[in-house]
Amino acid sequence: FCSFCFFFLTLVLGACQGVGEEKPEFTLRFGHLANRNHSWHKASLKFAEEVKKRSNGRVEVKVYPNEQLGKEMDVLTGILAGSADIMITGESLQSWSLPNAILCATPFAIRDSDHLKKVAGGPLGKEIEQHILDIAGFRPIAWFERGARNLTANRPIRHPDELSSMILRVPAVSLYVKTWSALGAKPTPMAFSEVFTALQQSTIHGQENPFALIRDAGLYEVQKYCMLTEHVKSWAYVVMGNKKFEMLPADLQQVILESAKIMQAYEHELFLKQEEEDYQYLLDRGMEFIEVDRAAFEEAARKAVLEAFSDGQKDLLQRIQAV
Ligand code: 2Q2
Repeated sequence: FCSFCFFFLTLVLGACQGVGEEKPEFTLRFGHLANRNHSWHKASLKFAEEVKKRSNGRVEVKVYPNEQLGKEMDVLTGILAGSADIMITGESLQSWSLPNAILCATPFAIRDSDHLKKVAGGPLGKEIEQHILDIAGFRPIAWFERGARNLTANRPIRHPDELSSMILRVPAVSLYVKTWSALGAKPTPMAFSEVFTALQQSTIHGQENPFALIRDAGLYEVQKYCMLTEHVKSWAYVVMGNKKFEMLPADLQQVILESAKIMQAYEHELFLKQEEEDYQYLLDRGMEFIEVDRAAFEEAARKAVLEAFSDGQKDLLQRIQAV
């Protein structure tokens, strides 16, 4: 078998494969706010690959990291308007008349990973997903556990009393604004993609996020201290516009749901490996980790949450804490 014949055969086989693969009939625009090294990005690429394979090329998923498809809030608006299709989101959904969506990221509601899995992956999680789908038309197709949110700043803070006059960036989540105001800071909502520059220019003094995003957005370059507040243990949803989902033929809907399951499992594997590594990475780059009076943060935050919550939200919170 000469090398020329082999080359020829490869060409023929390649061409045959090309014939079997159809041109995309549908293109889905998938946005998120993390960078290319983040588990969210790797998982979204995995989703794109699975969807392509399982639909035999009929559905193409285009992934846009770093809010390149738009800021989180704009992409969510875009999904309802038809200019975007999929976004990784969570507590920000609260703004779409989805009071119960905030339960995926309520301060001090979730005890640990095990509790989180039972809630997000159990009947209460299903209830929240149904709420998001029924009221706003976003279809949750997967959920990702996240690392605990921690406060970063350029001075160590051990107690809420030390927060006064600190301009703190939060995502556009009204519960976060209320909670941090009650803790004594001056919270200001801002899109994630603007945080680095705002910190660099000192228009804000701090922000709060899991290790993974602190690392990926390079925030350790402009923030010296990471306070181990662990004030929010949350999960994110991958949501797809339900109108778009329902436009797809049943077999392709199945492909989306199956691929989303694979993406979820894949992301979780990455997440488990990542947390410790991210901590070490930040440490190596000179970040100092500060133990805080967590009980003081917790007490003030819990009080603020209960004041902000409606009866319906309180009921759901109680049921979550009873799991
Ligand atoms: O700080 C951020 O922007 C993210 O970590 C947010 O938690 C996330 O984007 C939420 O706004 C999800 O709705």
